[in-house]
Amino acid sequence: MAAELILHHYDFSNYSEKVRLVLGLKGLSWRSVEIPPVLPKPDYLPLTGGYRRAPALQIGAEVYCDTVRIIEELERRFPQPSLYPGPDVAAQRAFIAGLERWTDSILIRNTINYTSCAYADAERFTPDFLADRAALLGKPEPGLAHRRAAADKNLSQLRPQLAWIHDLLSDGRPYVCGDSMSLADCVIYHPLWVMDQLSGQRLALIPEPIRRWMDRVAARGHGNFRPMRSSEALDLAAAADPPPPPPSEPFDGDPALGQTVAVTPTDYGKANPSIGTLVSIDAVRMALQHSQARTGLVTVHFPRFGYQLRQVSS
Ligand SMILES: N[C@@H](CCC(=O)N[C@@H](CS)C(=O)NCC(=O)O)C(=O)O
Repeated sequence: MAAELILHHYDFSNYSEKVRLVLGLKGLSWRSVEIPPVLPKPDYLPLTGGYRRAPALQIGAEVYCDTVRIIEELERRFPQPSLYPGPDVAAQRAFIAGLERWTDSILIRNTINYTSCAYADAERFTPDFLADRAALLGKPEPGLAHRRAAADKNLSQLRPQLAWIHDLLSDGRPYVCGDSMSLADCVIYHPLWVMDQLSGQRLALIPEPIRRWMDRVAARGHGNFRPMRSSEALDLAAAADPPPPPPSEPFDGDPALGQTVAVTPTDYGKANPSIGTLVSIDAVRMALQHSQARTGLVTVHFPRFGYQLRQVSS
């Protein structure tokens, strides 16, 4: 029997929402392990080898980290319906990869910074959560005066981006690429969706026809999922053997296979690298293996984009 898809995630995580939408678009069945949004994450870090960010997709003794790597793997294993409905699939892939670089960096930064400053008294922003995020980003918690200025600054950057999305949808198309939902919808949706989640309200800042399109995307759902306890996911990893790692095509300067390495995000979360033995590397992806009492041997996959790889002493 094929191993189940197990998504480790939490409800208001926008990157998790990106993957949940992909699972929905593909109509997949999956298991849901709810992880804490703040450290410590005692049943999560043993799987990822130390990486803290959400989400991760577990399949037996394999763990895929970062939405780019997770979505690539879902498309490889479950090609139909495709995230790139075409007709020119190669051009669509390139277009969506570009879109994703914008929405995963600038757009998401502006939507989260704006919401957390303008709606700082919303329920989500508990003292524990704010302290965790200040440590994650390596920045002090903002005071009231700073919050007002930061809300204005981020709103001034957000408005033109909302205008781009508005213009893109203003010809009445149902989805970003036309009649079929594609990965483009998922990558633009999640940074807007998180504003409602964090503020606890349907923000009027998001105008029509963007709202209508968001409702249409949301109606596609998240596929079929059932909850799973985190301890069960660890047991399943321990009971499985990871398959042989993907073939390698290393570049000059890359650590050699078999060396102990640390994989660290280049943007935030740098204090929590994933550590293990390098088992696969090429221009686009890399994988390491680690073994811990609660998981046995696990392969952890990352994209190269957005992560730094360095050799560490074992
Ligand atoms: N580039 C990563 C970013 C993941 C990310 O930043 N996730 C947020 C949640 S939406 C996170 O992990 N925040 C800190 C935490 O939950 O510990 C990806 O695409 O998966």
